[in-house]
Amino acid sequence: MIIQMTAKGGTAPYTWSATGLPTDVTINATTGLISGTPTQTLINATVTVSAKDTTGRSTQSRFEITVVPPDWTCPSGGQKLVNPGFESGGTGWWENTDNINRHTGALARRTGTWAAALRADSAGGAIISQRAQVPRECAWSTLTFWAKFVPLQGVTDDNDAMRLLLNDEPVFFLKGNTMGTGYRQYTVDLSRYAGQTVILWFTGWGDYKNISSIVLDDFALNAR
Ligand SMILES: [Ca+2]
Ligand SMILES: [Ca+2]
Repeated sequence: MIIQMTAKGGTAPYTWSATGLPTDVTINATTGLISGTPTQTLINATVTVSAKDTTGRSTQSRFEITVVPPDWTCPSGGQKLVNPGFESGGTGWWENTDNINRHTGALARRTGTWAAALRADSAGGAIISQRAQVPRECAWSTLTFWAKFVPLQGVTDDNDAMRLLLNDEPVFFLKGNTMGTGYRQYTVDLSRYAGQTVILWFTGWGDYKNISSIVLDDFALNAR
């Protein structure tokens, strides 16, 4: 592990110190270089680095650090969504209209029988959502899902899309005219939400013409 700290202002040179570093990792008091081979597992631990100038004035900076062995699996890891392929219908999901169904034809599921189709138009948009716990002690949490764009009127325009919000924050945007044909898998990194309960909101939206749907299936929120 090598991290070079820098500072500006005050009267150089600076004297560096740090707390919260993993065992066998140190900071060089003169150069601010953090280095060493860590021998301790840490998940989202806080490191505090201080720089003091020649007149005794100091400042601090904090960052989070995760150190795990290459073969790490987290004790509370695994798949965290309920009914991720909709095969129990709407169980575990909230929807604003009849989005989750045994869709057929162009809207048919990727696997099983059920899928969710989000109509992307100007009527306020279709929504499905689920609340999930992202485990605190896992280093990586990844949301994956399969999505297919379906131009219901045969025409694709620039305006139809799907958005993923976590709580109220937009984190992922999928524009229909970039999705090609057929199902493709998409990945969203949720590692920075470790320790949080999040509400995933998938919303379809678009304009009033060339109406389309985005079909979703086979979700997974894997933590490790
Ligand atoms: Ca399914
Ligand atoms: Ca449209």
